[in-house]
Amino acid sequence: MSTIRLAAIAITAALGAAAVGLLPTMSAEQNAPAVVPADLLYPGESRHLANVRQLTFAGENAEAYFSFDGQQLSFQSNRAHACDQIYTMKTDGSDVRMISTGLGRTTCAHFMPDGQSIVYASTHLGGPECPPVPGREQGYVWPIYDTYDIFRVNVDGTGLTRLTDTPGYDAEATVAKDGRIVFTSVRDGDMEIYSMNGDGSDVRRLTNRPGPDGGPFFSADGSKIVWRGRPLQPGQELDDYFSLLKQGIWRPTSLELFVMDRDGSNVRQVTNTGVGANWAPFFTPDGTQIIYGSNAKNPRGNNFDIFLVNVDGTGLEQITFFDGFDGFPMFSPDGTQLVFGSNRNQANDGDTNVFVADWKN
Ligand SMILES: [Ca+2]
Ligand SMILES: [Ca+2]
Ligand SMILES: [Ca+2]
Repeated sequence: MSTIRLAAIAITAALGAAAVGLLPTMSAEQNAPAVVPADLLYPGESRHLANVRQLTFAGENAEAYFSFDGQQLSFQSNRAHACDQIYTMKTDGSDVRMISTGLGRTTCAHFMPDGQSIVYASTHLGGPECPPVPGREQGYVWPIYDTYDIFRVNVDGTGLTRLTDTPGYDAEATVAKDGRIVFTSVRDGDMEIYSMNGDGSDVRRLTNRPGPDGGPFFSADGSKIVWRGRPLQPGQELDDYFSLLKQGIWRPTSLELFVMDRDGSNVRQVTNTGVGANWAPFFTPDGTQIIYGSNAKNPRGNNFDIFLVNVDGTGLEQITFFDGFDGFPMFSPDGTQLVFGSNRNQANDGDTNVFVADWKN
C-alpha cells in the first residue's frame, strides 16, 4: 500500500461522513489480521481507557455521538447503502435502526435534548443518488456538497422537517442541552459557524473570518463552543481556498482548534501545532479540557490519534496509541464513557468502526 493511499484513507476516515466511501475498499486478501477483543486496548492507552468494546462490524461507521441521557448513540454508516445513512443504536451496539431516508448522502447526526428527535444533514433533496465524488485534478480535496441541508426527524423516522433552506452547504449540526443548534454553512460565501433554534428559527452567524471554520460542539453547560478552523491571511492560500470553495470543495490538511462563547465572542486559540489536522474537538463534561483527533505528529500519514488538552492549550496528553486512525472522540454526559471511531480490529484495511471505552480520570 502506498504512502499516498495510506494518507488518503486516513484523511477519508478523519473527515468522516462526507468522505467515507470515496475510496474503494481493499481486497480481502490484503486484510489485516484481526485482533481478539482483549487486544482492543493498545499499550499506553490504559492510563485513561478500559474495557474497550467494539460496537459496529459492518461497513464504514463514524461520528457516533451520545444522546443526552447517555443511553443511545447516533452515527453514520454505509453498511446498507452506497453512501452514508444515519442510524441509532444502544450503547452496547444493539437495536440498530436507520432513521434517515436512504436517499442521497447524509452526515453529522446529533440527538435533541429530549431524545425524541435527531438533527442531521442530507443531500436527498438534490437527488436520490449519492452525489458525485470530486476528481483528483485539484489534489486531495473534500467535497462540501451544495445540496446538503439540515433536517430534523423523530427517532422512529417520522416527521422529517427541513431546518435550512439557503443555497449551498449546511451541515455539521450539533446541539446544546437547551436545544440550541450550532452548525456549519457557506451561506455568506465562506465556511462559517452559525447557531439556530431547534426549529430552524433565529439563525445567528458566530464566526466571521476568511478561511474554513466548522465542526462546532457546545460545552456541556452550553456556554462555550469549540471548533476547528484555519484563519487565512490575504494571499495565495486564501485565493486558492475561495477558488476551491466556489467548486464545492476544500483542502482540509492544516487545522487548529478554537473556543468561543456561545454568542461568538471571546475567541481563543487552543492548539497551535502548525502542521496536520486537529479535528473533531469535544469538551470534557466540566468544560476545562478538550478531546480531539489529530495527525499533527505525522501530518502526511494515516496515524490519527486522540489527544486531550486544557482549554488554554497546556497539558497536552495522548490518549490512543493504535498505529492507524483513531478519532471522533466524545464523552458520555456523565463523563464515564468515551465513544470514538478507529481502524483498530479492522476486517478490511481502513475500516472505521465505533468503539466505547470506560474513561478513567
Ligand atoms: Ca443548503
Ligand atoms: Ca470562515
Ligand atoms: Ca492512531
